[in-house]
Amino acid sequence: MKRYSVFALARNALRFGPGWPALWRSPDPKASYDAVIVGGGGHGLATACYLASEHGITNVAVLEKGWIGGGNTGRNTTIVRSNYLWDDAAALYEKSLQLFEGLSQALNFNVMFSQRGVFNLGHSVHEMRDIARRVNANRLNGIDGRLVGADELARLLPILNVSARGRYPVLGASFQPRGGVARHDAVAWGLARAADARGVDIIQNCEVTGIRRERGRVAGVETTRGYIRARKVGLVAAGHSSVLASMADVRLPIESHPLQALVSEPMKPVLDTVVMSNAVHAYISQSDKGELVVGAGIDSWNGYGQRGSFGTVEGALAAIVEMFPIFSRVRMLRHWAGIVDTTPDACPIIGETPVRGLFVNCGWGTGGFKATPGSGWVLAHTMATGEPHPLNAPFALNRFVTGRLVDEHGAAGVAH
Ligand code: FAD
Ligand code: PYC
Repeated sequence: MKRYSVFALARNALRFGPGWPALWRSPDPKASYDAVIVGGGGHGLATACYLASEHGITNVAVLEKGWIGGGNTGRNTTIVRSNYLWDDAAALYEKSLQLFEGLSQALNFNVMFSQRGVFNLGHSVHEMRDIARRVNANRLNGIDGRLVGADELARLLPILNVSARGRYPVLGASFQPRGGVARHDAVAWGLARAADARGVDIIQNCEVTGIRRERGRVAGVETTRGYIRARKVGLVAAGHSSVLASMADVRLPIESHPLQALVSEPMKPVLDTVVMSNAVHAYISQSDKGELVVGAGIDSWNGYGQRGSFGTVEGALAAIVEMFPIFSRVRMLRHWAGIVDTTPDACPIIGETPVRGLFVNCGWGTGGFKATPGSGWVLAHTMATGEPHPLNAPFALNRFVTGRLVDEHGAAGVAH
C-alpha cells in the first residue's frame, strides 16, 4: 500500500511536473460584468457558481483582495451541522447540509465531507433543558438528532471525562449523526474550479476600495485594479462587510470579532467524532492528518487582527483538558484567528440593501462554514431574480427595523 502511494506520487509529479494545471484561470478584470461578487471566500464562490449553474448568469467576476479562501473559509474548524432551534434557521442550514451531502459529486472535487456526527454537550440542568428543546424542534423539522445521557456518552466517548466532580460536569449532549466536518480549502477550490469552468472570472489580489452609485442604484466598484461597472454587486466579505457596506452609506448591525482556533501535533486516531461545548467555550475534532483541531470562543472586543489573544486560547485549552484529560500532554503546533461578523440575533443577513442592485450576504459570525453552499444557493437566487428565495426571506436587513429577529445564540455553538 505504502509503495503504491509513493509510486503514484512520483508518477503524478513526473506527469504534471512544474506544469501542474491550474484549477482556475487568472484573467485581468473586464470593464464591465452583469454581476460582481466582492469576496472570494466559500460564500462568494458558491454564489458565483450557482449564478452560473442555476441561473445561466456567467458574465460574473469574483473580486478577492487576497487569495481564494484566505479569509474565514481557510481559517475555520470546518464543523457542519444543521441543528438550529427556529424553523427559519433550521431550514436554511438543513438545505446547506443537504448540498454538502452531494457537493463532491456536484463539483467532481473531493471536499472530504465526513459525516462523523456532532455532539453538543450540556453542563447544567438548565443547559440540558435547552438542548432537549432544540432536539425536539429539530425532529419536528425532520432534522436528525437525539438526546444522549451521561452514561451513554461515557460508552460512546470513553476518553471524555463525565465525572460528576468536574468543575463543569458533563450531564449529557445532543447528537446529530449527519453532522461532521469537510475540508475547507477543498470547498473553496472545488467551487472556484466549477465557477471558472462556467465562465466566471476569479480575480485575486483585487481589493474593492469604493462603491459607485447612480440615481439610487449601484453602478460599479472601484478596485485596486481599476473601476469595474456592474448593475448587480454582492458583498460577501464576512468580517469586512460593514467596512464595505459603509462605502455605499449602508449601515449594518454587525460587530467584527477575532475568533481563534489551534491545532496540535498529529497523533494516531483517537477521536472519531466532533465534540462542542458552548458553556466552556471549546470544541474539538481530529483531522484526517491526526491533528487535534481545537476552537475557542470569540475575543470579546472588536478587532481586525487575525491573531487573537493568548488568554482566550488558554481558557479553551483548560476546558479541553478538563473534558479530555488524555490530551493534557499534547503539544499545540500553531494558532490563528479569523474575523467573524456577528449580528444581534446570531443569524445572517441576506438580501438587497436600500441601494438597488447592492446585495449583502454576511453576519454568519462564528458558524458560516456549514452554510457555504446553502448561502450561495439563496444569494444567487436573490441576485438573479431580484426576489429573496423563501429560505432567505426571513433574513433580510429590515428585520432589525421590524424587530422580527431569529435568535440563534443557543444553537450558534460558540459563545458570543
Ligand atoms: P471569508 O472566507 O472570510 O471570505 C470573505 C473574503 O472577502 C475574504 O477572503 C476577504 O479577503 C475578502 N474581502 C474582504 N474585504 C474585501 C475587499 N474590500 N475587496 C475584496 N475582497 C475583500 N463556521 C462553521 O460553520 N463551522 C466551524 O467549525 C467554524 N469554525 C470557525 C473557526 C474560526 C477560527 C473562524 C474564524 C470561523 C469559523 N467558522 C465556522 C465561521 C466560518 O469560517 C465563516 O462564517 C465562513 O467561512 C464565512 O465564509 P465567507 O466566504 O463569508 O467569508
Ligand atoms: O457553528 O458549529 C459551529 C462552529 C463550530 C466551531 C465554530 N463554529
